[in-house]
Amino acid sequence: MAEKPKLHYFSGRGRMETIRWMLAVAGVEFEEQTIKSKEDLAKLKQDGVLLFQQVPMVEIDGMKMVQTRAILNYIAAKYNLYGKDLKERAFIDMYCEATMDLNEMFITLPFKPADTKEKEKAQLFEKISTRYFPRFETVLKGHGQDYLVGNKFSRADVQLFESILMAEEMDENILSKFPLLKAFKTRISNLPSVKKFLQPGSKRKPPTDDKTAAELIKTFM
Ligand code: GSN
Repeated sequence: MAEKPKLHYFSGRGRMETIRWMLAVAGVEFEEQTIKSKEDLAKLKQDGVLLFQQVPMVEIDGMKMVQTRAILNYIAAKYNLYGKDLKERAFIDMYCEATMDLNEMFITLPFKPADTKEKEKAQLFEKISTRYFPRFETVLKGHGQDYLVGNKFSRADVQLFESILMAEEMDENILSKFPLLKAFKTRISNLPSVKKFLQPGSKRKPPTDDKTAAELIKTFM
């Protein structure tokens, strides 16, 4: 039997969380090697296992993969979450890149200085409510299907679902103006692999609090 993928990252969401989600919905069990200190990260760098001296790094199928998007592309393609043809893949990529733009804002927010955090949060909220979620609502309305692309569950659904959960952590009523996204969230929540990952005790990570953010700054800066 193939070895379980091993994820090298800190014990928080960051760029690894979408990778954790993708593996979980693909039904792939994985191990985590947690980076707890500057020394742990330095050791990985010295061992020459980080191609560009950065994490996320995922050991999978005999490779030591880095670069979040490359890792996600590989897992999505391997587990048939990446559309049936080039055109479906093009739409999946557009939707996923949008969620990655949002994700970048979510994951960097805890590291913003206290005096600008509220302003950044308000800007993020504005972007979600006026730029991203209305478009996803329109996509679902346009084709009337259960999933974003090709009437089939794909990585685009996983990534949008993850963004919705993070947006709801900011404001639990954020979906009130988006009934189709609300129904989409319920539908995706009820998929067995998603349901399992949402349960307490899974490898899903909590939001990054101020204490964790301060520790991470020490490790990575
Ligand atoms: O998407 C990617 O994996 C890369 N384009 C960026 C990864 C990255 O910036 N990694 C940082 C940790 S913060 N986020 O995940 C990193 O490994 N910094 C250590 C260093 O020495 O640069």
